[in-house]
Amino acid sequence: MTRKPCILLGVPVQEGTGRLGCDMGPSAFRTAGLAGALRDLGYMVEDRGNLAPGPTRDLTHTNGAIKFLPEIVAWTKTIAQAAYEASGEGIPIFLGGDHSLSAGSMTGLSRRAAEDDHPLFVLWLDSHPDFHTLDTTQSGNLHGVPMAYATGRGGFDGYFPANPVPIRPENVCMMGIRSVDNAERAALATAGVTIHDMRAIDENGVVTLLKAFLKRVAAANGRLHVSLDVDFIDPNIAPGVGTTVPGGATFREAHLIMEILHDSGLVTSLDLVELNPFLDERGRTALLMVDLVASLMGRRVLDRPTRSF
Ligand code: HAR
Ligand code: MN
Ligand code: MN
Ligand code: MN
Repeated sequence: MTRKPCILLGVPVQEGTGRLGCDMGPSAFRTAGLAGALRDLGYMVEDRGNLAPGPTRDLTHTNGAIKFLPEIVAWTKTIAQAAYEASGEGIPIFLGGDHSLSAGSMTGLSRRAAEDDHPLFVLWLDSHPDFHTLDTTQSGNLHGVPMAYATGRGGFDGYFPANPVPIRPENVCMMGIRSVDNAERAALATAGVTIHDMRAIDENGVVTLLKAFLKRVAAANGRLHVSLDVDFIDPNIAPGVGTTVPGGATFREAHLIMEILHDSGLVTSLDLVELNPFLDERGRTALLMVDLVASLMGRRVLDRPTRSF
């Protein structure tokens, strides 16, 4: 069986977050051995280096809190095009960079999936839903908006390039959520997104929740994009992120999710976002993220028959 190559795309965007350092993320993933870990699993790996945003144009918005709108618009266009191209050739892995990059990755991936006649599903692993629109964000940090953008919610016209194929909210499953702003809570109440907050994980465990979602993806013959924000994981083991939120996923919960995802055979693309190497401790967060990717891509402790999901 020939497997698709892994295509690494560095996205050193940091303007979507409130602090500096995420621009070093792609470099830290490379230093932590991501390509080698994938090659050890038998994949062809093509590292396309880092993307660079196109030219910016002057943009203002009625919400004066918004920061770096021209820069994020420029990045989104570049990332969307790269995602569209890479997803026709292999398994794109986006090395962030902050989570604003997902506005671009999901746009390009949904366009590709639609052309290939598959619905796109998204597993969103994050402490935050990132469901603000440009109108509702109060921090103005645009890493807080990509999911609203990708699902086609209002407030972006004339700013971000229109997502030609909005992702159906019903095709989105969020896990690990534990920091939600009021406007996001209100929007999510009726949006149709599946949300498993940390309480749901505590009460049910990750296995039941994840397998229910994967069954839906498989039944729809869907493609699955995984967007992994470092702050999904508990900050005690993943300190290298600007927005630490206590009470996150444990080492085993995070790995188990990755192992089950691998068994499903459904994952077609991946975002690794919000790693801030300046805040990390001797690379431990970058190394943990690489370990998680290895589990997602098939590393296992023992040979055992692949379990059905
Ligand atoms: N909801 C908050 C805001 O909009 C925090 C968003 C933080 N987002 C990330 N990615 N760190 O999930 O400012
Ligand atoms: Mn996020
Ligand atoms: Mn097909
Ligand atoms: Mn987050």
